[in-house]
Amino acid sequence: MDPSNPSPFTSPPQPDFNSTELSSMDYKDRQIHYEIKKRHWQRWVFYIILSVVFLSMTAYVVFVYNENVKLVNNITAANQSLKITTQSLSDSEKQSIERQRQISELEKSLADNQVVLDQKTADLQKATAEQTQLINKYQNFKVKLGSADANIYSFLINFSTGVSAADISKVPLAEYNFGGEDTDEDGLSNAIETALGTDINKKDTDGDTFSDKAEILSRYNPLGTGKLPINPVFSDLNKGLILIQVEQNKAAWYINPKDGKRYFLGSPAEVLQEIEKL
Ligand SMILES: [Ca+2]
Ligand SMILES: [Ca+2]
Repeated sequence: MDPSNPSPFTSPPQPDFNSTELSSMDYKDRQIHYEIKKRHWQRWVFYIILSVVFLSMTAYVVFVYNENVKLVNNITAANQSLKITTQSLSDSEKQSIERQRQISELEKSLADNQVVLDQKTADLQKATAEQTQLINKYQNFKVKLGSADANIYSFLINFSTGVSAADISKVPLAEYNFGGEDTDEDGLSNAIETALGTDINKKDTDGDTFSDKAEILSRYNPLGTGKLPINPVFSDLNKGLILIQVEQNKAAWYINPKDGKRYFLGSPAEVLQEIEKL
């Protein structure tokens, strides 16, 4: 064989494993080894970061969940408290209504009692008035009896009451029995004028241009100014009675229960006749 023409089947040139090349390979190995190690650490660091992120997220989710649970618990507790408060308020309202009802009943009872009391007061006042009337009948009857009228007065005492001219003026006058001797011709007899206290010689006793008759029938005072002290209560109390006026001519008056007015019965001697007419 020709050494200058190497056959294609000759063995390839063997690497030259001299010290420099060996050293270079060692370096590369170390570099590869280092690179592998570096990648290895990088992977671990990545895993650690991933784990930390995952754990953090898990912790956050747990935290949020716990907070929500707390919030739901608080809302539930508040709802429960609200229910209790509402129930309590409802109970208070019921109690208030019940008390209001009791107060209303008490007020009604009080009003009823007031009505009864008013009635009893009225009854008492009436009884007192009747008692006063009886006392007046027996204590104020101070008519000086004339011998001729004694029997008639004796009869009248049992059916009549003695009163003052002031009291009799509380009862309105009926236009009745005005006839008889009439000196001043004013339409009032001397007898009734004497009983009324007016002047039998003057048509207008007090000189106010209104006649005695006009004044007395329109309930004005024929003896002065103003109106007569008409008192319906006094009339009512004496309805149906004969009142003997203990002043002037001791005239008798009948209080007619139909109209509450006083009817002049005249002098004692005329009384029985007049009663029969009524
Ligand atoms: Ca007259
Ligand atoms: Ca007059």
